[in-house]
Amino acid sequence: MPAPYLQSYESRLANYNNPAARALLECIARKQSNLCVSVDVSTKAKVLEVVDAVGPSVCLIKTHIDIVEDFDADLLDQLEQLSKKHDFLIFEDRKFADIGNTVVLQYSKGVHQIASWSHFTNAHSVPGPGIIAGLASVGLPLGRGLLLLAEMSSEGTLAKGEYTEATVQMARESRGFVVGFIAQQRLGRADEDFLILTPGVQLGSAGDSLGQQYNTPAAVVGKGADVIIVGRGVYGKAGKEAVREEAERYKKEGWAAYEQRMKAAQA
Ligand code: S5P
Repeated sequence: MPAPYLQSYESRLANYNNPAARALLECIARKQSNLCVSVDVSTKAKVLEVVDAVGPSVCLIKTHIDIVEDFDADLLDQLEQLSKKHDFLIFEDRKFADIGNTVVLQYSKGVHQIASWSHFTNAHSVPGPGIIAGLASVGLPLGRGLLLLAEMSSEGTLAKGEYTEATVQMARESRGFVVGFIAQQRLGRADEDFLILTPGVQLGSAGDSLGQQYNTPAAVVGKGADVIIVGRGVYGKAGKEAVREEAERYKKEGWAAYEQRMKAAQA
């Protein structure tokens, strides 16, 4: 029997109880898309334009809701409508990094009320397990899922080696809520199944001037990514039609790489 991640997305449903993880695996299989587009734009109109353009091609939309200058509750309503129209889930890339009591408040309160609309969020493991316990107390009753930042795509990251291993261990102790990692490669033992979401993906660029490092969809899926996260590679194109086409291109690349991974495992 090949390792869980070498099996189909559908068959991996059996390994997850978490409702958000299950919904994501189902959506990936239904749409034949392992593409997450990161919509890092700073006005409401632009967010909605990009999401409407890429929606048909993605399983997941990643937001940085705190960069939207004219944020209001209507944006969340419209995002939810688009998620129904185009069939995708939402991941607020909040990168929580504080003590449990503080992240409870940051996750559930304030202007953004992240837990009320975001199927997934993420957290750094640096504070220790209290951050997971705090976020779980809010997110689990709502059926949300958490991703731990086990590695980063940026040059000089400290998230490596023992830090990464300790992060995986923290995830093992909270499997109902922690569904996987933001990472650059497959993590965990061969018999374990964690979702691996990999940012730092772009075709035709090695990085930016601020330390971001890029790999291709084929390279990251080959190393174990289940979902590829693409930001500027998609929304950076000029015009809604070009953005739509680019999302479709990454969707095809990501899916072909997944099929290749399955084929290699069967050979
Ligand atoms: O290690 C990481 C983790 C994340 S979540 N490296 C990243 O780049 N990210 C996020 O992915 C980052 O915050 C941004 O929203 C996106 C990458 O954007 P791109 O424009 O470089 O593709």
